[in-house]
Amino acid sequence: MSRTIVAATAQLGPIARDEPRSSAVNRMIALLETAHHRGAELVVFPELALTSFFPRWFIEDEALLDRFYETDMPSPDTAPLFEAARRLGVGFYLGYAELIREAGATRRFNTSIFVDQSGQIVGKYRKVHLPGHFNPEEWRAFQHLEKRYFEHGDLGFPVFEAMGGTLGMCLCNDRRWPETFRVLGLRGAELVMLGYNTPVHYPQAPEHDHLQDFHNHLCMQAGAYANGNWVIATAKAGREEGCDLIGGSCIITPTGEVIARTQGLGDEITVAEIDLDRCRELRENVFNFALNREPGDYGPICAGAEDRDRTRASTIAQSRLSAKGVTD
Ligand code: ING
Repeated sequence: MSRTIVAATAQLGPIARDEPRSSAVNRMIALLETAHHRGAELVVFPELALTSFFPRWFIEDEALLDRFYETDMPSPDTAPLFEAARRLGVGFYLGYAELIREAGATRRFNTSIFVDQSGQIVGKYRKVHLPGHFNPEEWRAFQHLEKRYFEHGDLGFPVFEAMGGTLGMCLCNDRRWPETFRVLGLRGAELVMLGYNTPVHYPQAPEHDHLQDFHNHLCMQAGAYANGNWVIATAKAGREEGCDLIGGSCIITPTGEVIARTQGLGDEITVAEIDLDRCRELRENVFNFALNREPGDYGPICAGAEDRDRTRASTIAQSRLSAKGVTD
């Protein structure tokens, strides 16, 4: 009995800064209906799918900033999406900005969840690799303040059982780091789902701007192949508040082949049937980890974990001080 799933990537075009969540949710429900009509049982939405990509702005007023985060999931705004998916019998991946208040502290994460066909949240992930910078930098055409607006994800790279297989998630910049796919692969992920918001223009290296679509697929095709897993990746695309974001949402086989991709930069569904058992073609042969992998020689990959945490803490502390004009 092969374990096939009809899956869809549900790309979103731009979301305006003042677009209400209900508008984004209605657009996603329309995409769910289209995907379901084409037989889909699983749908992947983008990163930060409920709002405009707000890290492109320096928002000093915390009350204004907090408006871009979800404190409840589902909430009255997002419940209609959960209800539509449950009614249609479709599981879905959703990226959003998460705000929690615990032990008197406010914590903010770039988060994704997986909701199964019964409408239950069965997987959660918080973005590990946060790109960009902490303090606003005037020289940039737009900011990329993920290091300011989100904490380093504290859940690692978990996998979970759903849809008859072992699934994993990541978010945007995570896909550029081979370690993301390798950790998920070592934990048995057969399908990695991810969303992304990727500007065409990369201010520190504009000479790479024309390569963004190539790099997007390069890193995910490599991750799929080197770990023998499926990848479904979904963009928030198009010119969003004056910033051009790439599209290229796609479905990639464990052999590294893009078998489905979006054509445009707007709201668009692409569907393909994935067979989770095809992972074995790689996992039992060229990427048989137990037989062929040599972790004894990989030391430098994990060296510095403890230093990293210290460095991260002091970097952020220093940045907060300099932001307040307090420099040592
Ligand atoms: N965005 C981008 C990404 O990793 C980026 C940041 C753009 C990095 C272009 C390198 C090149 O796709 C997010 N949100 O991580």
